[in-house]
Amino acid sequence: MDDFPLIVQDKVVNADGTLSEQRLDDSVFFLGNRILVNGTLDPHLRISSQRARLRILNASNSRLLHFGFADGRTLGRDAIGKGDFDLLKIIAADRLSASPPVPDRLATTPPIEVPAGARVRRFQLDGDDEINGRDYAMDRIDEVVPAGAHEIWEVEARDHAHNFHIHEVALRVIGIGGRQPPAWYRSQKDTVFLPATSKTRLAVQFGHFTDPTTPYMYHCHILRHEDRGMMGQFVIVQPRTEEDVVRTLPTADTGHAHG
Ligand SMILES: [Cu+2]
Repeated sequence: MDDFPLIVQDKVVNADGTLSEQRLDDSVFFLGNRILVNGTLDPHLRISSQRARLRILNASNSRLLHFGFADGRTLGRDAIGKGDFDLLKIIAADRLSASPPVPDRLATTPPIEVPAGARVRRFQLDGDDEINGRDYAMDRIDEVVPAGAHEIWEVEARDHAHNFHIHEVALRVIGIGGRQPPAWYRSQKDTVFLPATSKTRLAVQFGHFTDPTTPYMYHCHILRHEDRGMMGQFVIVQPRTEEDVVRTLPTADTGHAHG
């Protein structure tokens, strides 16, 4: 069966076809005027099997993408909306090889159990640079987490939509704006979209490796926002040693590699 990665990005493309790094407007986001798939303008894809798997990565700076087909056919189980951009022309071969059926269940990763009375941490994302009223500081530990904890992180996008990412952990969405997330949104996540003016509740499972002086990061994954300081950091420590942690790091270059 055909299996293609599709890396989709909007870019600012000049009239002569060169790339520009200038912003088109003064929005808090960074939006392009053209969309590239796997680095290609006006791409096409030749399909040779009856079913094809497309592994789609939205690698845009900040543009939201709702994928669908021009003829309205469904995309897996989750057909979404209609876009303004033609992304990719798909050309089927005259003869298509047979493909196995789509399985009923794609994954069996167990849910993250959050015990009654689990710690709830709250994060407010303001503007395009602050979490809980502060810009990122490389020498500041914002949160201290006991090893192996399962917690609820409630993340509020106060004015704009954001894209929240936590290093090291496994996480799942357990609530959006006071409601249960739709089925397709309940799988294990790496990065979570936060609709504007909403609170999203996450079940977060932390690992067991402890180091009170080497933090992990959590941040908005819109590049411009994280670069402006919409980022914080936490350490994982032996349970019951949380109070011993020195919240200020001695030097500014000990931060966990960022990505
Ligand atoms: Cu953001």
